Amino acid sequence: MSETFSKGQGYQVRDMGLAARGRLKIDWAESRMPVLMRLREEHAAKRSLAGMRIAGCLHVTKETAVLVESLKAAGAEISWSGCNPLSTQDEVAAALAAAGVSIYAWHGMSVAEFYWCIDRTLDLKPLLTLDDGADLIFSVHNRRPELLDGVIGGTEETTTGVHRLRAMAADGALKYPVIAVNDAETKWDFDNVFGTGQSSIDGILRATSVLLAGKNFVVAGYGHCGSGCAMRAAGLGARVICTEVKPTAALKATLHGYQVRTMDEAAKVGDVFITATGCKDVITRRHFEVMKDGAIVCNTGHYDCEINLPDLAALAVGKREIRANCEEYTLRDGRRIYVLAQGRLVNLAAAEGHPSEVMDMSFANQFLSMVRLARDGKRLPIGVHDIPEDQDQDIARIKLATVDAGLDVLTPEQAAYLTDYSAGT
Ligand code: XFA
Repeated sequence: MSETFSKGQGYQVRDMGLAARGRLKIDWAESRMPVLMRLREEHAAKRSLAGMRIAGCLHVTKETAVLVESLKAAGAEISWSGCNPLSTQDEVAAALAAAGVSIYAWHGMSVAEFYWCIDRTLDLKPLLTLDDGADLIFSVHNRRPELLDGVIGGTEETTTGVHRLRAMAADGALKYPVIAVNDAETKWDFDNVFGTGQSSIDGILRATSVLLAGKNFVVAGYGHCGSGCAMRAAGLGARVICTEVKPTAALKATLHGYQVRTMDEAAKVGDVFITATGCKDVITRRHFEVMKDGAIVCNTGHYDCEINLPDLAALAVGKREIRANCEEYTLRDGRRIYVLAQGRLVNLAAAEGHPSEVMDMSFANQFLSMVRLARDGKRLPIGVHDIPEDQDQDIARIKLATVDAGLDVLTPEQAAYLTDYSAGT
């Protein structure tokens, strides 16, 4: 394959001709990300990140662009790469390059190119690193240790990344402080419940265009993601059936008003199935064997082994793509089962992932963590740090002001009452 790039001083992207289209997308995201825009205004005035060199490795999307331009507005010098070769939006990368951001990212890059891009961003000799998957932190520690002395601290966005960093810290291998953005309530809860809930339904509708009202909608796994999907399906009039292995989660689902059944039972009655468990083999051969004709099956869990597709293929006598992201399997007895996005994350493959309004809060946490590291990083002990509780509350407070909500304030007497241990009852 002959590939062409747009290369320039301090960037490499697919095609600078896409920059104008990328800018439209960024403008749209800005209008949906009020928290980040408020923080941009405040910290641009304060120049909170003046003199900070920040290397970032994070999905190059329109929402990330709003984060990058906020960091820049606060005075930082930026170098950026994508953290996943398939999540990069080439038009967004071009728009950032056109705006003078040092960026190395294009859709579909190879593993070797991925590390080449990371190395170009590290040439900035960053004071701060911003990660989704901890690739920058690992690269600095393992391949570019000469940079370690200069780094004040970093952030990490993902659960897996944070797990690995905690293990590294326990071994004494971590050499600078890292803030675990993932653990913020304004990230975790809102991403998983509201982001995944809406975008998964969105993916199902784009791929099938079916009416959900009156359908039996089976949600496997009643964690944050599953509960978001259940809530939104119920909102569209579906009858929701949940499956669980964890007693407390199953109880929660029943008290939220859903039926809880084993997958063996649910398989017989379900019209639409979505898996959100994080485990493998949630829907397998014995379930396909009893499903109704026309059943729709999809996954929104992290890995694509929740639905056992080899099992389905073994039962099928025919398979065809009937719509984009929708494959029809015909079984021996003539029943048809529809698999969306080949069992991969339906909200990414068939829709557009988390809405900008949700990314607004995750990225506000990234932004404020950069400000915190710039201010206090040299005093933070080496290790993995949580988001401070008041940062969560501050972000939620700013968001609330944009959704037309009124918030009560404790009187001094009420505040004293809550901490008073002498009064008894
Ligand atoms: C793509 C994201 C991943 C895109 C990018 C382009 C398009 C659609 C891949 C991603 C993550 Cl792995 O974004 C979406 Cl056309 N996101 C985050 C996201 N989701 N994640 C749903 O949207 C959260 C998550 C995932 C998938 C956690 C754990 C495992 C998998 C980055 C982003 N999204 C907003 C995109 N709006 C267009 O910026």
